[in-house]
Amino acid sequence: MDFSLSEEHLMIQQAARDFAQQELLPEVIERDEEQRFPIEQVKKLGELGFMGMMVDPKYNGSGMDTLSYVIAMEELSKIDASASVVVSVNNSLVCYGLETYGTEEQKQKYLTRLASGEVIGAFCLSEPEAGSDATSQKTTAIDKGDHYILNGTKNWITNGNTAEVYLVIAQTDREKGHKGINALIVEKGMEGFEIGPKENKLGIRGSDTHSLIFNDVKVPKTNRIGADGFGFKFAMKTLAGGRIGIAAQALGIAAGAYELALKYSKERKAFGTEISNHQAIAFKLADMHTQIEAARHLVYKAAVDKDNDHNYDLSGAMAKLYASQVAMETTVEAVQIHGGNGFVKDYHVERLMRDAKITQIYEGTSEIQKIVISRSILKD
Ligand code: COS
Repeated sequence: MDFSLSEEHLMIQQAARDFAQQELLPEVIERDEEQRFPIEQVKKLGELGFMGMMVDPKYNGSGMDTLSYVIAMEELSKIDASASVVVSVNNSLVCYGLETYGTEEQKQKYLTRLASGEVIGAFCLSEPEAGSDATSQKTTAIDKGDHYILNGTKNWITNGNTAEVYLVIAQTDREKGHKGINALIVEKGMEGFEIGPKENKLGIRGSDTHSLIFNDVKVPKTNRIGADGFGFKFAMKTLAGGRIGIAAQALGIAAGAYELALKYSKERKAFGTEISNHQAIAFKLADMHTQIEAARHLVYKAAVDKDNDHNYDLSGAMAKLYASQVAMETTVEAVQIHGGNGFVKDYHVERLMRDAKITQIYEGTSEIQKIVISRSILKD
C-alpha cells in the first residue's frame, strides 16, 4: 500500500494552499468579526474549478476525484472554514445530489451553473424540530398534479441568502413516513419563498446561515429529484458524501491550528528558551501531530472508498466523528500553546477553535455518526 499522493493530487494541494494564503487569509479576521460572506473569494474559487470539483466536465465541473476534493478542503479550511463550508455544501451536497440523482433537464438547467460557480446552492433538510430526527419533516410539499405546493420553515441553512438554487426536503404523504418525503429544487425568487433572519453564530461567522420560509410556493413537478418518495433516501445518500467533506474541513481546521502552534512554539521564548524545548509543549505537539495524521488517514480512506464505488456510509461517519473531535481538541491545545496571545484574534487560533465546534454538529452530530457507525458494525 502506497500512501504517497500522486503528482496531480500534490498540484491540487498546492493550488488550494496558494489560494488560501493569497485570497482567503487577507481579512479573514475582519470577515469573521463582521459576519461578512467571502463573496469575491467564492467567485474566484468557482473560476478555478473548486465549486464543482467532482462534476463531469460536460456539466462544467472539474472532473476530479473525491480525494482531490478532500485535499483541497483541508487546505482551504486551514485558513478559512467559513469559505470552505460554502465549497463543501456546493460540491458534495448540491452538485453531487443533482449529478447523481437529477434528470438531464435538471442538470442542464441547474448543475451547469452550480458546478461553474456561477451560482451557489443550498441543501435544506433541518427544521426547527427536525435536525437529527430527519424523518420528522414538518415542511409539506402537497401534490397538485403538475406541481407541488410547498409550506414550512427550514433552519440553519448554509448559503441561506447567497444561494440561488435550494434543494428542499419536504413531506408529501405523512402516512407513508419517510417514504412519503420528496426533494424539490427551489429557485430564489419563486413567489412565497422568503429568506429569514441571519444567524449570529459562534463560529464560521463569514458563512451565511439563515432560516427559510415557504408560503404556498408553487414548485413544478419537473423540479422533483428522483421518483416520488425518494426524498429521504436522497438526503441520506447525499449527506453520507457531505460528511466526508465536513470531515476534511475538520481536518483542515485541526491542521491549520497545529501549524500555527508549531511555528509559534519555535519563536516564543520562556524560561530562557523557545517554548518548543519544554516537554510540556513538545508533547502537546506530538499528540496533535499524531491525531491529525490519524484523522487524515480516515478522511482519505472515506474519499477513496467513494472513488472506488465502495460503501462509504461507515468510513465517512468514522472520518467525520474522529476528525471533528481532533479539530476540537487540537484547536483548544493550539490556543493553550499560544497562551495569552491565543486568546486574542490576531493569532487566528481562537477563531479556529470556535470554527471547530460546528464540525461536531452539522451534517449529522457526533451522536448521529455513532448511530450510523454502531448500526453498521452491528448489522451482520
Ligand atoms: N443511504 C441510503 N439509505 C439510507 C441511509 C443511507 N446512508 N441511511 C438511512 N437510509 C434509509 C434506510 O434504509 C431506511 O429506508 P428503508 O425503510 O427503505 O430501509 C430509511 O432511510 C430510514 O432510515 P432509518 O430507519 O435508519 O431512519 P431513522 O429515523 O432511524 O434515522 C438516521 C436514521 C438517524 C441515521 C438519520 O435520520 C440521520 O442521518 N439523521 C441526521 C440527519 C442530519 O445529518 N441532519 C443534519 C442536517 S444537514 S446540516
